[in-house]
Amino acid sequence: MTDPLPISVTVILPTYNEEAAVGLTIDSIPTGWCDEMEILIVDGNSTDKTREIALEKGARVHIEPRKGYGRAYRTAFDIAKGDYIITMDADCTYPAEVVPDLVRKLLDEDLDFITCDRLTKAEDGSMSGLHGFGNWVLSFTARMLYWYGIKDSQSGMWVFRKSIMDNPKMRPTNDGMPLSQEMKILARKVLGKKKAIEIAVPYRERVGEAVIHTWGDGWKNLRFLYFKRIGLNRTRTPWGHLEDSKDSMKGDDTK
Ligand SMILES: Nc1nc2c(ncn2[C@@H]2O[C@H](COP(=O)(O)OP(=O)(O)OP(=O)(O)O)[C@@H](O)[C@H]2O)c(=O)[nH]1
Ligand SMILES: [Mg+2]
Repeated sequence: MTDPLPISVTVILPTYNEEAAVGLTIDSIPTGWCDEMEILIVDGNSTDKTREIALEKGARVHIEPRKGYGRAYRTAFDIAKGDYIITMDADCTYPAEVVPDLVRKLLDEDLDFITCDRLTKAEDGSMSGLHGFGNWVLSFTARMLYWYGIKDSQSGMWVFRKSIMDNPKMRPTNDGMPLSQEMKILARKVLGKKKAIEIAVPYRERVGEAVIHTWGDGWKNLRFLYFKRIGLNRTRTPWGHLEDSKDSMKGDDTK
């Protein structure tokens, strides 16, 4: 057995109605490999049992009533307590078992940011034909517009030092799904290719119903890439958590 890493880590899981998968996702995160670990659920006012289940599993649950995947992360990065951040969907698609190795790599190689490529090792059933095609179009367009050399622009699994967000230039602006590609564009631009790298990991079939709107989100992602390229992307809400938003203590607070 190697000693636990002397670091504090926050694993962030954004959730919206993930009662079928959130418990399994939390259970799949390895424990005991670092000194302190916080599992932070940022919940968009789920109407199912997501918050109750997460609290039962010992996670910290924060309610972010403003809609959007990106909005959840723009709050989470502000309130996370760990010095190292890991992000994943709360739907059992990402391989939580590789988290300790990814963090060790970040430390050993003095990296700032790792994004996990799903396309190279995607398992059967993990992506429908349409999603696979959409991912390819978006990733290709991002490579052509930004010339940044990232294979999978849509991956939601990143490992990074929280301190990178101290630089306002590194803070993503988008409240929706486009935040995912924005993270990688900013990381390569602000941190550089040596400090911000991409690694292939397995990607699995989702547990529970998806909230993604294939055509609507695909279009917003594509539009974002062009708008950002010419500097027309705008922030709709400020960085950070709402003053009066709070951690959920009993799960049913907003019902
Ligand atoms: N807090 C919050 N979380 C959200 C919101 N929309 C989606 N999520 C969560 O963000 C993560 C990513 O959303 P998914 O529905 O998995 O999107 P996706 O991975 O592109 O789609 P699938 O391939 O079907 O999984 C999931 O854990 C969702 O529960 C939201 O508006 N607020
Ligand atoms: Mg997902």
